[in-house]
Amino acid sequence: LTQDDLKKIAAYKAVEFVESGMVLGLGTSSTAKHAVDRIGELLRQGKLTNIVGISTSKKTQEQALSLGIPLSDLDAHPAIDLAIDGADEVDPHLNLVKGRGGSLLREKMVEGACKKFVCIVDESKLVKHLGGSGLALPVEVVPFCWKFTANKLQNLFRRSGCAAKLRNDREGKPFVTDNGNYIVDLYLKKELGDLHIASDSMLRIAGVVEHGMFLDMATTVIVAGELGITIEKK
Ligand code: DER
Repeated sequence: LTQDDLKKIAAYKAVEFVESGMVLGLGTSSTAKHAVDRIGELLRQGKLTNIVGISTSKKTQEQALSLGIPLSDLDAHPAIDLAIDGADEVDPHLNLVKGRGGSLLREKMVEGACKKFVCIVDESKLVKHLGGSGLALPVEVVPFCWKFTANKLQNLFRRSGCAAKLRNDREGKPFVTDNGNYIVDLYLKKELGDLHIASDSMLRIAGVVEHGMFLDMATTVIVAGELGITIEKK
C-alpha cells in the first residue's frame, strides 16, 4: 500500500461519519482531498443529500465547486456538525500540528466551530510529542515587519533550539496565505514542553495571527496503517 492508498482509506472511513443534512467543514490536505472527492461522489449517487460544505481554503472551495458540493461559510453557519481534515503530526492526546499546506488559519476557524472534528492521517503522522520531529511548526504572521515577529518566535523557543524561517513559494518569493499573510516555519531541535504555554506565548506576539498547533480540537483521529485502520476517540 502506498502512502496515498493509506490516506484514501482513512478518508473514506471518515466519510462514513457523514449523514445527509449535515453542515461539513471541508479540510485542506492531500488526505482530506480524498474525503471531499468521496463526499462529491456520494452526493452524485444520491447516497448523501442536503449537504452544505464550509471550505477551509480557496483550493478546497474550487475542489468542492467542481464536485457540485453546495458551499456556504462560517457567517451563515457558525456551528458546524462535522469537519474532516488531515494533520502533519498527531500526539497520543490527539493534539495536532497542521499548516504545512498553508491553510491553518481558516482550518482552525472552521474546525474550532465544529461539534466533531475527525482528523484523518496515515500512520507516518503519529509522534510522541508535537514539534520534535524536526519538521515545521507553521505560524501565520502579518507581512509587516515579519523579521521582527520571526525573531521573537525564534527567541521564545531558543531553549528548544528553534530556527524560524520564512516560507517561500516555488519562485522563491514569500508564500502568501489565502488571508494575505506570511508563514514563518519554526524548526525545533527538542520537542516543546507545555503545549498550552507555548500556544499562549506565540499568540501574545502582536505580529502572530495564528499557529499550527491544534490543541484539544480533534474529537476523533482515524489512522490508516499497513496493518489496518485504528480509530482514536477523545
Ligand atoms: O496544512 C494542513 O493543515 C494540512 O491539513 C496538513 O496538516 C495535512 O496535509 P496532508 O494530509 O497532505 O499530509
